[in-house]
Amino acid sequence: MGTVWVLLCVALSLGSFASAGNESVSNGGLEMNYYRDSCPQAEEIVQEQVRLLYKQHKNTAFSWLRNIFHDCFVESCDASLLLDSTRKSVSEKETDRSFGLRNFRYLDSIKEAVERECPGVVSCADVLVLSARDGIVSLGGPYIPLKTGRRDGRKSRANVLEMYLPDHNDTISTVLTRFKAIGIDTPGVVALLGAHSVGRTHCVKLVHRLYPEVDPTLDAGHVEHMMKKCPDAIPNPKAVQYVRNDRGTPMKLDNNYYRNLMDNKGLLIVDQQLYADPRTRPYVKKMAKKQDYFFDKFAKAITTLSENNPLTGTRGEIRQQCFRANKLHLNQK
Ligand code: HEM
Ligand SMILES: *[C@@H]1O[C@H](CO)[C@@H](O)[C@H](O)[C@H]1NC(C)=O
Ligand SMILES: CC(=O)N[C@H]1CO[C@H](CO)[C@@H](O)[C@@H]1O
Repeated sequence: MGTVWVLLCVALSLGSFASAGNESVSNGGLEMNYYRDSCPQAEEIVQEQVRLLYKQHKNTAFSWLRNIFHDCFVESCDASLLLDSTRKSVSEKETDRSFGLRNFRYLDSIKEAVERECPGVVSCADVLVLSARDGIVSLGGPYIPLKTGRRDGRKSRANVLEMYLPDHNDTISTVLTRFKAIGIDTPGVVALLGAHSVGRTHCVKLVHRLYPEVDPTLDAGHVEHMMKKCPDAIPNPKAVQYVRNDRGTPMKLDNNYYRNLMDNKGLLIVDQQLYADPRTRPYVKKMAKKQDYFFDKFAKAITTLSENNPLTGTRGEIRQQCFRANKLHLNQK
């Protein structure tokens, strides 16, 4: 009787393991606190590292926020963004759309801290997503619970990147269509672009609004400021010349971005269009008025972005170092 009971229990628990595996595949494979058994400290370690880095270099948080867009929006949240170029392929980081991305070596140090605790368990894709979540909090934004369980891709997606990431001067229609393709609606797009309430834009992306003629839709006082920061029609490539995205509260993720847009102080063409276009204008007004409404839509859109087509199950790998794929003999597949 005792033996039968034990056997039954073993059979039941094997059964539940098997079905848990299948279930997690059918729901996309991501879940809350995926590392609860395999690396219970993972999320805390990332959070601690993000906080420490933020104390030393505030702009690391801008990078974690921008990374989630540049990685997840290009086909999959698979940390392909973090791969360096190899003899055979160009990295995503070296494309024109990635201009200005920075702080990758600090992301490597977050991964190293996680590896010291649990070698080979936590993916770079999850480190990227969790660092974005914690970076958003450092910047004064909302805490957004996000699922984990992503695995890492082995290939750069540089060759398809421009099909996904809009350019600074693309039309609002292009922008809305591309976000809709991954399930982010119009208020979601308006909220996500609120990320441009922190950080900077280099003059190369702005001079076409100043020279040879000034874009007449820009606020005159803002033009003066932009011209002081970007005095040359062709910026000196050696000088680091840029304008802060939000002069009012440059270090805070807040709704001041939307007030800037209403004052014709949007830096990029895509920013300015959010207020000019009748499809997005009502949301700009509402977010300018209500920070809570902005945060709510922002949190939902970040969640959708973070769940875009992850590699789960046996697809991909757990990269040892974020800047390169594992050596072949270490591949799971
Ligand atoms: C239509 C979509 C978007 C376009 C065309 C765009 C374009 C740009 C450009 C040109 C810059 C300036 C880079 C530089 O000169 O250094 C920038 C900065 C930035 N973007 Fe976007 N972006 C878009 C959407 C987003 C989204 C969805 C996020 C995050 C959720 C984001 C986060 C950021 C951040 C945080 C910065 C400042 C980075 C820093 O200071 O290091 N952007 N973006
Ligand atoms: C957008 O700007 C880039 C330079 O950053 C330029 O090459 C391109 O022609 C511009 N596109 C449009 C539609 O103005
Ligand atoms: C239908 C299906 O995918 N079944 C799989 C469920 O999970 C077990 C173990 O994880 C696999 O062996 C089955 O093939």
